[in-house]
Amino acid sequence: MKKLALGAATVLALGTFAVITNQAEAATQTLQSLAAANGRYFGSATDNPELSDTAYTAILGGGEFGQTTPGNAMKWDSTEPAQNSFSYAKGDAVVSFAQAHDMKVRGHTLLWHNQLPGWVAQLPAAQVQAAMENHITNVATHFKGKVFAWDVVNEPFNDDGTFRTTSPFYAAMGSDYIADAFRTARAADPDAKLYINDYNTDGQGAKADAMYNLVKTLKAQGVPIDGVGFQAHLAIQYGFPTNMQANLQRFADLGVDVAITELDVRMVLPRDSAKDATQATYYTNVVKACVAVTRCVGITIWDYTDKYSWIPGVFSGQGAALPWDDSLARKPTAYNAIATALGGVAESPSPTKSTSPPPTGACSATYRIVGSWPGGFQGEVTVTGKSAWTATWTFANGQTISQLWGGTVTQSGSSVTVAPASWNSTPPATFGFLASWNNSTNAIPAVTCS
Ligand code: G2I
Repeated sequence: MKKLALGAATVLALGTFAVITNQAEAATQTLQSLAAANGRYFGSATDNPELSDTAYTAILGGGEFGQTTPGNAMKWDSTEPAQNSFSYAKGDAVVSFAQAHDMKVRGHTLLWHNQLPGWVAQLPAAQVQAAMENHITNVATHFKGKVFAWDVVNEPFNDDGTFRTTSPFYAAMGSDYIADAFRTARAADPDAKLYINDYNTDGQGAKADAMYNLVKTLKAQGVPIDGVGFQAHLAIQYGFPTNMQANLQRFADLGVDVAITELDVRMVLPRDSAKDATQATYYTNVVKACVAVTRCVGITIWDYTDKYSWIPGVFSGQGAALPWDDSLARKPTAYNAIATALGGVAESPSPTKSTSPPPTGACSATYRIVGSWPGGFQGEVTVTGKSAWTATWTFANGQTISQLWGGTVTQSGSSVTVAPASWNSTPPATFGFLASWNNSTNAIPAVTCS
């Protein structure tokens, strides 16, 4: 794998430094490219409302992610809101975004006790099996060839490792619903990898043991199960799961693939540098555990930005769980933890806790192209060395900034000036932007800061 270094050329000007990165190299390292070099994918969940946020989709489809999972679009309440009346528009929208951006899709989920339309709960027990098989057959047939894997059964266990008997499927069929669901899914889409998926099974413990015993039994019975998903909704205040790598390995040893399917690492707000550093170790440990297990096929974060995380709505006062913040700026700590655990290099200096005041002398700026697509690109500039800065550069190819976060931009013709947002003046300060380009040359400008 090619390791990338910043600063291919350095220009020293009077009182200022301009560090010019090699565009091709800087654009090469993405979480997906690093994961792919390990034979894995790196993905992010997404949801339909977010797909109209262009700053968001620019990053989602900009190369960092080679896989996506629809957070809600393929669930029962979306796909069969009334009995035998199927609706695929939301799922299709996620699939077409993914196809347009070279991302593969995990289907989520055919069977879950949650997000079920009311009519399912009202069915007489004798009709549940037929309704379940009809649902799985229709949904898996519709998305056949469009999803590479399905979470066939989601969250079958309580935290103590007992079956979730309140699920309408368990209530009607007992635990046999699980084998039946897998057989039905296999018949509808013989090529998709079929997973069982749960949370709090990431480390060893009663719930993971229950899942292990279930998968072992299903395999022994010849049930077509191909994989086990570990959601990995982690929280720094609860500690890292026990023996995660060994846990993944024992499942793999049963003859199934394993995947990290919904990773996020929440904290009690407010965020601070110590919590960020702890969170980064969790990201490192999860990625390293997956990379160490041959049959761990990939990692999906449960959306990439705090802006669209499910956590604050469910865990009051908690959040900041993802590698991009709610302004869509990358967090150097979490992002670099993932990148380096995948074998890449840290892309910008991680903030370190320092008791000395920020330097006030010479200032340097690094410009890189995060990703580009026909007509547009995303750029990022990191400023170091000065606590009140202004970055300026001149575009050579008619590039025009449409949106910038982490600062305030003024563009006059080809001249660009960026001043920091109030919270973003302490080095290393990073800002990002979206811009148009002419699709032929997208030269890296020398950024001067003062
Ligand atoms: O709860 C986190 C995840 C746990 N594992 C299974 C995943 O499917 C689950 O995802 C979340 C979605 O990210 C949320 O977006 O599942 C939640 C429901 O349990 C989703 O939240 C729901 C809201 O609760 C609803 O109010 C809302 O109508 O999203 C719905 C669609 O936006």
